[in-house]
Amino acid sequence: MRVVCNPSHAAHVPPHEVDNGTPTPPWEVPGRYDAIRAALAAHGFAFEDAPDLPADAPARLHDAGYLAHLRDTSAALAGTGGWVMPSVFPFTPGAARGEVARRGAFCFDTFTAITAGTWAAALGGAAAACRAAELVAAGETRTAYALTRPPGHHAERGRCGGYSFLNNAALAADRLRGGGPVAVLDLDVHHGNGTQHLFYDAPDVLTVSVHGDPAGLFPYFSGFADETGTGRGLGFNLNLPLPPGTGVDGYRPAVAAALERVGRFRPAFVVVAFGADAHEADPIGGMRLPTAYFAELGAAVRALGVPVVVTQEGGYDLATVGACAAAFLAALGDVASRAPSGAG
Ligand code: SP5
Ligand code: ZN
Repeated sequence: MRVVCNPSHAAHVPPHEVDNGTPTPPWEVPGRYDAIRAALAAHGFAFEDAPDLPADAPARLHDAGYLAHLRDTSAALAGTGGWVMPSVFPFTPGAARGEVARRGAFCFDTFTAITAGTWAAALGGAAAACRAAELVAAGETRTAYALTRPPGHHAERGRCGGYSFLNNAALAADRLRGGGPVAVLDLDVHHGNGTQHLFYDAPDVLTVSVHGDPAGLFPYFSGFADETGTGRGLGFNLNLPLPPGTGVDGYRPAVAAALERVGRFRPAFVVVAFGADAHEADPIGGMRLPTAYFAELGAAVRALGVPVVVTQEGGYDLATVGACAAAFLAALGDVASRAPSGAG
C-alpha cells in the first residue's frame, strides 16, 4: 500500500457554507486531513508527497474555461482573505457575462467557496490521485491511496460543488484506462455525481455508487437508480441508493450488488472513491455504520483481486474519520503483514 499525500491541501480553508440562505461553519476543513494522516501513521503506514502536476493536466476531463476560472479566481483573491461563492445560477451558462453570473455558471451549490488557496490545493489533490494511479498502472504497487483534500467526486467537467473542484477519482480512472477497463466504486455517502457525469457515455469506465437516496440527501439532483448511462455507455453506470439511517444490514446487500457488477465487468483496475461519511458519528451523512464495518468494506474490495487506487472523498467527524480510513486501507492492503518498507 502506497499512501500519497497533498501537503498543499492546507492552503484551502473554506470560510463557511450557505445552507438554505444561512451561513454555517464549513465541514470540509483542514483538520480532516490531519486526522486521517495521524490515524494512518498510528497504523504504521508510510507517506510520500506527490510530484507537481502540470496545471494543464486536468484538462483531459475538465473544461479549459472552468480551470481558468478556478485558477484566476484563486489568484485574484491572493492576500485578500476573501472568497467567492455564487448566489446566482444562470440556467443558460453561455449567457453569463458579468462576474456574478459567471461564479454560478461554474458551480452548482452554495457550499463550495473558492479561496486564494483553492487552486493550489485542488491541483495538489489531483496530483496525489494521478501519482497513485501512476504507481498502480506501472505495477509498482497493487494498492495506492491518495489522501485527497479537497475531495473531488462531485466535480463535473465544468462545475465545482460538494466541496469538490477537480475530480480526483475520475482523473485517476482516466490515467488507468489506457491499461484496460476501469471500474470506479464510490462508497462516499453522497452520490458521486461528477464521476458519473464525466463517464456517463463511456463503456470502458464503469461507474458504480452506493449512497444515500438523493431524494433526501446531497447532491439531490443525481444518483437515482434509473440513471444507467447513455449511448455506448448505456448499462455502465449503476446507482444503489439507500434510505436515511441505513446500517450494516442495509449496506451489506447493496455493497454485494455493487461488487457483483464490478466483478462482472472484469476491470483491469478499480478506483474506490472512499468516504467515511456513512459512519454513525458523521454530522451530515445520516447513516449508521460502525467503524468496524469499514474494515469489512476494505476486505470486500480486496477480494476482487484487482489492483486498486483509492481517493479520499468525504468524512466529517474528526474523531472517527481517520479510524474509518485506516480500517478500510489496512483491510484492503493488509499493511500489517507487509515489510516495513511499506512496499506492496
Ligand atoms: C465530498 C462530500 O462528501 N461532499 C458532501 C457535500 C455535502 N454538502 C451538504 C451541506 C449541507 C449540510 N447541512 C447539514 C445539516 C445537518 N445538521
Ligand atoms: Zn460525501
